[in-house]
Amino acid sequence: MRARALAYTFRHSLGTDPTMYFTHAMCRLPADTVASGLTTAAAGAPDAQRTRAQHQAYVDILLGLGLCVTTLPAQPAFPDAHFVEDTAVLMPELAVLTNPGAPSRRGEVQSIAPIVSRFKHALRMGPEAHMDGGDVLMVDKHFFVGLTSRTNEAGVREFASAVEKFGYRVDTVEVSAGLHLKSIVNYVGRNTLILSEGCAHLPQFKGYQTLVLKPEEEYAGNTLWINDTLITPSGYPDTLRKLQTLGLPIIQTDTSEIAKMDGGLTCLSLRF
Ligand code: CIR
Repeated sequence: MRARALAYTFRHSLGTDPTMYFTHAMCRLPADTVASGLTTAAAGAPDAQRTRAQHQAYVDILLGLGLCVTTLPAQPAFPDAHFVEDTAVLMPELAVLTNPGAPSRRGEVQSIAPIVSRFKHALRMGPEAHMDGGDVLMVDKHFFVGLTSRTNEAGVREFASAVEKFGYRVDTVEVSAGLHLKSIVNYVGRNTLILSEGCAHLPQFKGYQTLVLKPEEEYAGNTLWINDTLITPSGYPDTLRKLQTLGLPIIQTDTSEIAKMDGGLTCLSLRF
């Protein structure tokens, strides 16, 4: 009871909608087969052991922030399965289980569905609708959804019809560079988005303050905001300076192995 009261006080002291206050995260251990996943990066094959070490450091950060973390076993048959973010979108009222855009990743949903359903009423998408959670950026009651090679119009339509009845607004963003919307745009608290130069002037993001990434540091745009702490990949000094202007605590962590498979910080967990 006392813990719940403290959580209530904390989330309201953040000045954010309770939609954006997280108490839980779900992660999945990277498999030995991690190097067989999908990638567009030309940085060489990731090492499974180093990937697991970076993943563990990430889980430790979430635990250190007070989140209750459910860690699922590795799925060797699905080498991208530790990028759990792509399989579902969670909000206080429900979860939408996605139908990932890449055929090799669709089977990941089957194993995460019963776990997600333990926490939330979960809806499934139809076969023609495709969506990766990496394309879905939630800012309070507003979703920005990237149209990409992984998320199609039918996916957005199904998602919108599931969430609009709970008062969420859904806007689409055409993404021409990068894998997912959240590869290039993320919410970092204080009514601020961190985004690529290409997204800086999009009308959808009017009304937000912006931190515009240098092109050579675009990867660090995948900074994760959790309850007013920022988790950002190490090795991006200009982005770090920009984030510091927000005055929030910042944790840097090494994601070099994760990046070799086009992964970043948001994709390693489902937060709710
Ligand atoms: C893929 O191409 O699907 C994975 N190798 C990387 C997915 C990263 N997901 C994310 O950023 N949400």
